[in-house]
Amino acid sequence: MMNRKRVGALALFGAALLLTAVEPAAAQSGYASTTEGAIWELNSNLIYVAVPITVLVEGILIYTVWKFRNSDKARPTQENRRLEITWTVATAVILLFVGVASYQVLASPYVTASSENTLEGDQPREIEVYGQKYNWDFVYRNVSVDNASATDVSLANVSVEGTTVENVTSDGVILSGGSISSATDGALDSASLVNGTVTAGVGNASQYEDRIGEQVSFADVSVGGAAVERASISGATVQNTNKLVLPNERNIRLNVTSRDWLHAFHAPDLGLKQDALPGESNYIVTKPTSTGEYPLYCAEYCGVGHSGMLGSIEVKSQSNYESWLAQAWFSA
Ligand SMILES: [Cu+2]
Repeated sequence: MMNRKRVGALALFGAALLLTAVEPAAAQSGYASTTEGAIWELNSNLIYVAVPITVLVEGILIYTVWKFRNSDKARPTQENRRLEITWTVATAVILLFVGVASYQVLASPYVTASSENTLEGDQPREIEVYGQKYNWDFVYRNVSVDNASATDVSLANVSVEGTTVENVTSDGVILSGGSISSATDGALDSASLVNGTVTAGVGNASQYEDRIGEQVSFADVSVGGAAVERASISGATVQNTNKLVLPNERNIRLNVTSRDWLHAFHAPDLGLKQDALPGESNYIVTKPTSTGEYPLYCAEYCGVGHSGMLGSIEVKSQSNYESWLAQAWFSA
């Protein structure tokens, strides 16, 4: 009877452990990314198991020391099969729990990303990450944004149509209104010009002095200091240094490499860490779950400027992210 009770209790304990292990990556709330959530939930699950075991073992130890404090002759336990089976099975169940719980987290693409994309559904946005002495470079390729606004825009080799000459200064012809098309690299599909200055290719700007108020068109000119609206870009490349901007609630895949020697990409608040090695790609897959700005460090001693090799990761809402991409491309 005693034996059956003990086996029952052990089975119950084991089942409870396995239940916590199999519990899906529940509420991500409170975590900045799916990666951080997975890591901390595993940590908590292991703590839930480790603390009672520690208390039990230390409790038995202290009790034994107290109980036998006056014994002067040790009486070793004779063979006790029931006791041996109990501690063997209990240890096996605990190790099984630790193994299953850890494997579930390690096997997640959000924790161990492979060179192949293994995510289902929402295709991840791929961003190239370059470590170099002593900063971080981020390259976004194939960027497409519709209906974007941007200020301080500079564009070369574009056509401006139906624009009004506002003024003529030493900078060039000041324009307002009209539309812009065809940038050199083909990334700009179209944009409405709010205001700006045609700075090159117009020849002698003074010839427009007596055309103020008139509507004109320019071909193959450079536009500087312009503000644009309803801009549409596709297939653009955006590059940024030391600040990685990510869209919230979207899958991200970072291709981490180095332009010189060893660095390591480390964003503890988001649970992200990966080595940056020259000539090699290491991947990070994550999904940010909270907007905000998080510090980025180099976690591999790389030279005298290592401690200053700091950056940040800014997680923006999807629409703010797209506005940022457009602004970054237009002001490049
Ligand atoms: Cu470094």
